[in-house]
Amino acid sequence: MSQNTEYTPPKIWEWNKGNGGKFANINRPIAGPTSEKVLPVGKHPLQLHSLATPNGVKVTIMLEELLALGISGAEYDAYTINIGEGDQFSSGFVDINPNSKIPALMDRTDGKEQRVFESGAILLYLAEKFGKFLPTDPAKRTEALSWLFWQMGSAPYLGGGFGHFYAYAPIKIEYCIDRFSMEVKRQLDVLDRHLADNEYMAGDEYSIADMAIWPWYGALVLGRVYDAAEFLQTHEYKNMIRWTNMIGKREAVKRGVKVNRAWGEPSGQLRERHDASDFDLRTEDKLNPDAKATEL
Ligand SMILES: N[C@@H](CCC(=O)N[C@@H](CS)C(=O)NCC(=O)O)C(=O)O
Repeated sequence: MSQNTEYTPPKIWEWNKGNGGKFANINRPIAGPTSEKVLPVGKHPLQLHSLATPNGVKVTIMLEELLALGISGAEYDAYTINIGEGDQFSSGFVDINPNSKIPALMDRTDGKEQRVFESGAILLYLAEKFGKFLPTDPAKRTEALSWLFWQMGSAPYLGGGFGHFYAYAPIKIEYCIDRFSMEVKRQLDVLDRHLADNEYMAGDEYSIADMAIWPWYGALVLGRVYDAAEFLQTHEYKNMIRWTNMIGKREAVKRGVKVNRAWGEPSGQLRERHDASDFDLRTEDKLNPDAKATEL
C-alpha cells in the first residue's frame, strides 16, 4: 500500500478554509447562524425544510406514504434548503435545527410549534403521531427501532467515510478508501443476511426502518450514490437488490424522491411541494421548460 507520510499534525489544529474537498465551502468548526433569515411558512401544519439527499428523502417518503394511506393531517409544505449555498446557517433554520443540517421539520398543528430535527427522530415522531409504519407488537417495534438506530449510526461510515474519501476528497488516499470500503461492504453483508430471512427490515411489515435504510443503502447498490456499485461489487448482495427494487416500486417512494430535489433530470425535481397536484404541475420541466439535467 502507498504511504502518505507528508503530514505531521501541528500541536494545535487550525481551520484551513480552502482544503479543496467537495463541499469544503460549507464545512466550519463552529455552530450557530451566519445570516438573519425568517423561514417561509406555508398553509399546512407540517413544514419541512430539506433537500433530497438520502437523509432528506427518508422524510419525504414517510410523508408521501402517510398521505397515500389517506391521512390528511400529513399534508405538508416542503421548502428547499440549498446546503451548497449555506441556507442551513440562516437564523430561521438554526432555530429549528441547531445542528444546521437537513432535514428539519416544524409541526404547527393546533397552533403549537414543535420542531423536530435528525431524520431518525422525524421518522419516529411522524410514526407515533399518526400511528403508522411502526409495528405495535412490542417485539416487532423493538426490531424496527433497532434497525432505525442501526441506520443512524452506520450511515456516517458510508457517507462521511466511504463517500467522502472515494468521491469527494481532493486526493485519493488508499488507506482511507480501503478502511471505509471494508466497513461499507460489511454493512451491506449485515443487511443482505438479514434480508435473506425477512421481507422487510422489521420482518413482515414495511416500516420506518425500511424508509431510513433504503435512501442510503438502496441507492448505493443501484449505483445512485458515489457511482460505486462496480467498485463495491454491490450486485453480489442479492437479497439487498430484491428489497431495494421492491421498495423502489412503491408509488409513495417514487414521489418522495422527487421532493426538494434540485439536480438531475428536470422532470424528477419538485423543488417545493405544497400540494399533491404539484407532482403533475410544478416539477422543474413544467416550471422552466428550458431547464437541463444537472449534477449535485
Ligand atoms: N444525522 C443527521 C445528518 C443530516 C445531514 O448530514 N445532512 C446533510 C445533508 S445529507 C447536511 O445538511 N449537510 C449540510 C452541512 O453539513 O452543512 C440526520 O440524519 O438528520
